[in-house]
Amino acid sequence: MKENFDVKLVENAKYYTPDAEYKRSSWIGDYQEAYRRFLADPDAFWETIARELEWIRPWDRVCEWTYPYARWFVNAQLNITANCLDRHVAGDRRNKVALIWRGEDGKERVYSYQRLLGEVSRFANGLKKLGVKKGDRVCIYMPMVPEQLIAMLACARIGAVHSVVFAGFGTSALNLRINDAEAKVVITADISIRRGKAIPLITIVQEAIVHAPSVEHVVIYRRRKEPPVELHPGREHDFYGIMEDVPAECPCETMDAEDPLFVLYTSGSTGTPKGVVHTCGGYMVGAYYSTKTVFDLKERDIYWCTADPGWITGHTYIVYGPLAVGATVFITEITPDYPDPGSWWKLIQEQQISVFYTAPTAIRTFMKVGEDWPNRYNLSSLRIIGSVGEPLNPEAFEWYYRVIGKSRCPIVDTWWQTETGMQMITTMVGEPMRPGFVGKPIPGVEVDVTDKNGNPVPPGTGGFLVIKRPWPSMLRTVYKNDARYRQYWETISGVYAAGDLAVKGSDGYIMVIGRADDIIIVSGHNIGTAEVESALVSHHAVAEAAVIGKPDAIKGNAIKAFVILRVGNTPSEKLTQDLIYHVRMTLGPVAVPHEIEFVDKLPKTRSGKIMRRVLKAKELGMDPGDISTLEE
Ligand code: 6R9
Repeated sequence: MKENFDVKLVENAKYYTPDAEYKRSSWIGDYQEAYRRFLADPDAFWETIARELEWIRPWDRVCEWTYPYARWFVNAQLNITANCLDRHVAGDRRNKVALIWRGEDGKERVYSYQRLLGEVSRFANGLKKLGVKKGDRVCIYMPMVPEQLIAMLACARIGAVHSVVFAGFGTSALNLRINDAEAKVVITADISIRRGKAIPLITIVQEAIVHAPSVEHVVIYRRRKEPPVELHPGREHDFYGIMEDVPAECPCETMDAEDPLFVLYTSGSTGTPKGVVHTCGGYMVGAYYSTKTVFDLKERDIYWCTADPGWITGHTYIVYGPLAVGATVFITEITPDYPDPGSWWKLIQEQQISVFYTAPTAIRTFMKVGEDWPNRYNLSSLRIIGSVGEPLNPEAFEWYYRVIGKSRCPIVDTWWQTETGMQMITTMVGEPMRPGFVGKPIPGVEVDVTDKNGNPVPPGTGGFLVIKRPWPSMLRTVYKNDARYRQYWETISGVYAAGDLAVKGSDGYIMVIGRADDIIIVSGHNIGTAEVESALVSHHAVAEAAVIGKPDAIKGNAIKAFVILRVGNTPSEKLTQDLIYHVRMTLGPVAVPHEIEFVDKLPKTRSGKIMRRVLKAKELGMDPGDISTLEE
């Protein structure tokens, strides 16, 4: 992280206060009071929440903290799917709609809790038939279809550890993730459908597993009927084929609270992506509690989170959180611009969505096309609207609040990370909202803004965002790389360093400014500079590459690459296009550079590290700061 960080906040004390009814009827009640209750006895606070869920065996202790390792709900046993499915089927929600899916062609599929439990159980039995056992890793590389959620829940039911890879990633990114996790099975689909086009996922998988010795089976959800993709006997299996001739019921595997539930890869500032490991008990409690209170979900809500389950937002706020709460979840493959920029507003009107959760990049895209589009639709079903993934700038806040929320719906801008597993900072429903600021820590979480030694900085001064005590859904380790886990707690001694820069206002509200390390957030997706650089360098014409994030009005950041060519190659438009294509093929469309500049030299430290901040400062016409370590 940076050595010094100097930002002064000019306070604009502008607040929006939602109608008092929001607070009166909210699950959290009075925020201040709930927060005081948490501080008075953190274990008792979390225990009360955990008791709302079903456990096979209760815990002996709520939290055991041996810095920097935490165990939560010690010795408790559970299965998260018993809480997401069976609990509701046994109770009053047997016929309640759990999931509604809408395809681009207008097709709709609806699952009650009972039906979803049935599908998950049969698919879980199918996986067992393939030899999948508790602790085995299963890679899920699927489009946004109900089968994606069914696959995740089926893994959780039998104790297999899922590793979901976003279907926007390409061959080498997928290969790396399969190999790191040593996945035994890959679950995929023949195609994903985006903007009227079919994208062949299966060919990407087939290429990605050529050098993946751990993979024994590939399960394919075959969407295309004419002609259906052929299956290689013994190795490739049909998604619904493995559900035939299996028992209709699948008992839940008994999981220790600290058994891993899933691995999810997130970009690291250096080296390969990190396999963030979440465990069963604490993650379940965090997902359940935050979904219930931050979105203030009520029985009648119809909830839509526009993320993909390939990201943590989808894991926690499409799958585990809302289902643990017993909500009705809407998902779709429809993109916000297809067939026209009104597609999402039309869906809100048709589905009567009441709680909507999206990303600033989407909001900024909508701002660009104008308010005529949302104004054509009736959005009065909306009750609460949320944002996640990157800073929601005040202009975007105002637009979202006025045009979508009709100056009536509270906005929950939520700060959190793959590593935190659940939302950590927001403005709880009913509290005054402050544009540009995420808000305050949710009850159960303690955060601060500090200097590099962990000393709190005065209000209005920039610093590092830190978390001061363990929380149930915190990552437990980085898969096969515990040293990288320790870094989170050792960078700033005694606290969890999130890697973000922030400022605290004099009212305690927190403004998140951006990353302190070499991660670029493009359209809300976390892209590691290291991965893009190594993709570029894997091209035969490239000797060296450095990439930076450049502010972009829509995407938040766009990737700019500086490239040194190998001798014998000359810059050309053709080569630029070749490199873009190469990155697209290796890493996938999410990581494609927006701009490539050919250079002869890159600024480096004496120890040979590329100084991206110098490139960035130059690019943006800013002061590069301390360059004493720069060679030459
Ligand atoms: C959930 C998710 C984490 C990084 C995080 C921060 C940025 C997320 C934000 C936000 C400002 C918000 N971030 N939410 N920045 N305001 N409300 O996005 O996880 O993909 O791991 O990204 O995203 O920089 O450190 P992940």
